[in-house]
Amino acid sequence: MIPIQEWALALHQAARNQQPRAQFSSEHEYSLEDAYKIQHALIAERVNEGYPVVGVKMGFTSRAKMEQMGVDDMIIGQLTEDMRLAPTPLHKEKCIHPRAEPEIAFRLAQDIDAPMTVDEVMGAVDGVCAAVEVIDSRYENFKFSLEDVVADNCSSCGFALGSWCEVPLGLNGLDMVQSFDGKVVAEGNSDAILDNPFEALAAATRLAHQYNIPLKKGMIVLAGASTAAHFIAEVKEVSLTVDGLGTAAFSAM
Ligand code: OOG
Ligand code: MG
Repeated sequence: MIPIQEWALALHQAARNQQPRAQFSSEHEYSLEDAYKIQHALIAERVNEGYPVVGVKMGFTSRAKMEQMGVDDMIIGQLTEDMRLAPTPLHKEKCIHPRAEPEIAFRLAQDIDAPMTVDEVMGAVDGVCAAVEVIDSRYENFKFSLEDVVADNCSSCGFALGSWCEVPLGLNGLDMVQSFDGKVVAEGNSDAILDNPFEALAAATRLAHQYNIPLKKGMIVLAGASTAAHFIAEVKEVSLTVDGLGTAAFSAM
């Protein structure tokens, strides 16, 4: 048995005090099921602070991300209201070693309580937009096992959304260009996200169902990054433009 509550509190404190900690897996072996229990306990701390869950994020839906972080399976984490950026700036002194990555976000048009196919999810969203995710692992050197990163709510720290667009019939072949202070740092394509970002949404319905994460009407789903993430310690303006979906941007201070 591992101390679920104690580890959840340790991760919560690490985030609130900007003190990275050793990864749990270097001393203990634990299951993915337990990792999701830790994530739920960690999210309960956020909710207790007054920040409701506003959506979910998929992780490792692209080869670029799996290779960068050395893991080989998809994961799901939860977004809380305190993570929302733009117009709120990112306060970097509240982060450990933040990175930004280019994503696409969906807005759910209905509650979803069972796994859905790609065809089904396309009818279950009423908005799509460009999104930047800020990740900030609570582990030293941004190093973790699959279980560690799930326990740490999939490194999530912040998210900035562009304006919601009508849901197009397809999301293939869209160029995604991320810039820091006006300079291009990452160029990707929506095809890198499971060959089709709607596949990430379908995967979210499966993982949410498997690990008891509610998906409610109006919630946001981040599909996962199309390129590797880049450190933003020295950056003031982050922006991402996705072909046909517009721009998401936030300031960092
Ligand atoms: C884990 C989060 C992965 C994504 O978009 O693939 C993720 C990490 O890389 O620290 O958010
Ligand atoms: Mg991400």
